[in-house]
Amino acid sequence: MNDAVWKGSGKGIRYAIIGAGMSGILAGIKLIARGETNFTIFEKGNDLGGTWRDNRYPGLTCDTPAHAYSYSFALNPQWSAYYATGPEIHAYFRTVATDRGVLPYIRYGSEVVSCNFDESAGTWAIGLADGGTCEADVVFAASGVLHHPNVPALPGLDSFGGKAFHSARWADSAVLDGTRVGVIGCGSTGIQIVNALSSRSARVVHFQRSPQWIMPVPQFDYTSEQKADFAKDPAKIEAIRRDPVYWENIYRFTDGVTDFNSPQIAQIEEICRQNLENSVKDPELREKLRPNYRAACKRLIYSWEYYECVQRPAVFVETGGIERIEPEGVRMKDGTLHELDVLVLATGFKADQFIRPATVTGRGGRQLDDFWAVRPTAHYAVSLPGFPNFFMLNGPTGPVGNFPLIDIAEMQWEYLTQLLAPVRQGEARTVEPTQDAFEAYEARRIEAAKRTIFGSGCSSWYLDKTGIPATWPWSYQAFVEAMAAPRLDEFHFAS
Ligand code: NA7
Repeated sequence: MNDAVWKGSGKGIRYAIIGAGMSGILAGIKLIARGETNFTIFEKGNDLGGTWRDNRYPGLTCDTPAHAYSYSFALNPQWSAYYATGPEIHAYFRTVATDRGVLPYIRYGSEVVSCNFDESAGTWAIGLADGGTCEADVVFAASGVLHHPNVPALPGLDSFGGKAFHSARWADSAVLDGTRVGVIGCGSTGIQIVNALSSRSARVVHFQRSPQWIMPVPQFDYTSEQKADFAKDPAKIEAIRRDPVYWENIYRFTDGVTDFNSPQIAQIEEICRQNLENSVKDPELREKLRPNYRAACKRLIYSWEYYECVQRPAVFVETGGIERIEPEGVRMKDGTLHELDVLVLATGFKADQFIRPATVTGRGGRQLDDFWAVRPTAHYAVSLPGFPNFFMLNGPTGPVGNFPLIDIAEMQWEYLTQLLAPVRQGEARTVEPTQDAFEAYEARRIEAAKRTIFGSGCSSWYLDKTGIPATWPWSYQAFVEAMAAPRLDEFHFAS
């Protein structure tokens, strides 16, 4: 049943990779590099790039420096600036996937709707939305975290006379220059959109439910001489990737977040507070923009320009509650009507979905949806008891923060390579963590998560539905060490 949909060739283990974003492309590159070409990447869209394909909003920038947000084995001397734009990053992934021979293995328009484990065969049956099916020995779910838009149930939304859309479903036909644009939401997305429109649109109303702490960061373009230097001497790129000041910031953040009373968090808070005090002149606006929760509780906004942009004459920060959407615009609870031509819902994502709504049925009929009834989780963020040979890249309980998820995926890949060695060598057919090992991990994780800054009393996409952070609660270094080698005694190998 493989023939119709399978792209892979050759003999050996059949790998199904779900998603052609950053992690799925990584998996493809790594398999090809070691001569394993019996794999298919199932991609529901018609292009690769994951979040960098879906998000096309004006101002889209990665909040991790470009040279750090690159595969370690595919450095890019051509990055135009310290922080790169979305289109540039999307193009980078396309180039790397093309150069490394991944494209022939991607099956586009192929939404995986089911993965069923066949216990007697020890294989996975993959079902696609178009009715296609195939069999695989190992599944890598690289389906991303932030890809199901959260569209709020705002009364009257359908009645809006202009264009209204979610930030990840950008309407290219929307006219932004010289028009009146409303932006709901103050996460990284809403802030970047407001920055971009502040000098283009006639009026930008930023509907702010919770203000954000803003971490000031530098931004600058690379000159053509610098790019030529990078191309000649990759050590110069490595020097940026390993820049001690950059890593000091990452460690300050990742060590600090593990304890909301840490001195590092106090330091981060002070930098952000000073940024607010020094950058926003109007006392009324300054107070509107002052958060009432701890810095880094929500994902920190890294921006070199937000405070400048928000003070431009076109921008108005609306802190009142939204009553409803009307054909002319947004009606506030106090009766004010903001007349608008375009309404952008920068309202985030359903971050607890991961591979769902696909159904995943493991050993003994275990349903992933049931297993994740309280919260999505996984043993060390990659594997699940009862789901043999089913692994996640950038899955639940992985590290989160302003550092490159590419590094996280690369570490997870090396860990999985070691874990799967007995399967590749034919010594075992399947591997999965034991229930006991998973439960012990999860109990420790939850206890630690409650002490992290993410659980210090704010709303964010980091929290599960019980209010506990669904994140890696230990330091970055602890993750590096955990991924250095799987504890094989925590796994069950079956032949
Ligand atoms: P986020 O960070 O989840 O932000 C969503 C924003 O939308 C946030 O300010 C929310 O306010 C706001 N929101 C959500 N629903 C509503 C309603 N109903 N009314 C008003 N405001 C609302 O998503 P982003 O897309 O900005 O960023 C996601 C990640 O992408 C980011 O962390 C980076 O990793 C890249 P709230 O704070 O809940 O009061």
